[in-house]
Amino acid sequence: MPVNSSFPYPLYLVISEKDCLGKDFLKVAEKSILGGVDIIQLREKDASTGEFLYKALKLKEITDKYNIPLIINDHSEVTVEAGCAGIHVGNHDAAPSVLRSQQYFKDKIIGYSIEYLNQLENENTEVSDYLGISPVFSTDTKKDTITEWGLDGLSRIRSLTTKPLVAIGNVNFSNAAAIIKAGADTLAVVSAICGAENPEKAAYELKNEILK
Ligand code: TZP
Ligand code: MG
Repeated sequence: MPVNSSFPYPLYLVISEKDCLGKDFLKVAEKSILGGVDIIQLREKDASTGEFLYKALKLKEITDKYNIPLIINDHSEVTVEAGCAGIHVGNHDAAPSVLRSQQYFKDKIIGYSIEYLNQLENENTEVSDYLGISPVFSTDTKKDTITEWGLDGLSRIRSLTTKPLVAIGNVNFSNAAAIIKAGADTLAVVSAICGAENPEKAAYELKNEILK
């Protein structure tokens, strides 16, 4: 697949300490970058703002070393305080249009999860840099989801927008090619890398599958 020049990050790791199942999440992140991950999102659902900021600063030392963008899930204060490359928000979080109007986010990456088709018509979609197809397949990693888009839903969204599409939800080596064929520009994974015995190898194999 050719890399999308407006979002040149075909393999996206979404990481939390918990999803690394006892492994050091900073080591998992570094190994995944060595294997070919292009962009990382820190998604800490249970952390206080202080803990989240601490983890973000630690992770940013690694992403900066490899010149990889670090995206923060939901927390705009953490994004700003840690000087991160962008933020990912869902339907119930700070609105992309509001974030975009803030000085810090003028030239930062804003990702927006699509859970309903009518979100494609609102200005939040317009101002976002990429859309999360969330989830493309149901997953144990996130249970509070609305629409399982499937390959047909992804294709439908592909036909309705030119925005870069990031597929997330049970994405793995065996369904990667089909998800790309259905229109995704980027594959985002949690367990396929965080839960792998060898995160570097898992990232390497996924990346090869995406780029082939
Ligand atoms: N948003 C939609 S599904 C999901 C998120 C954060 C979790 C994806 O996890 P996994 O383990 O790659 O299925
Ligand atoms: Mg959210």
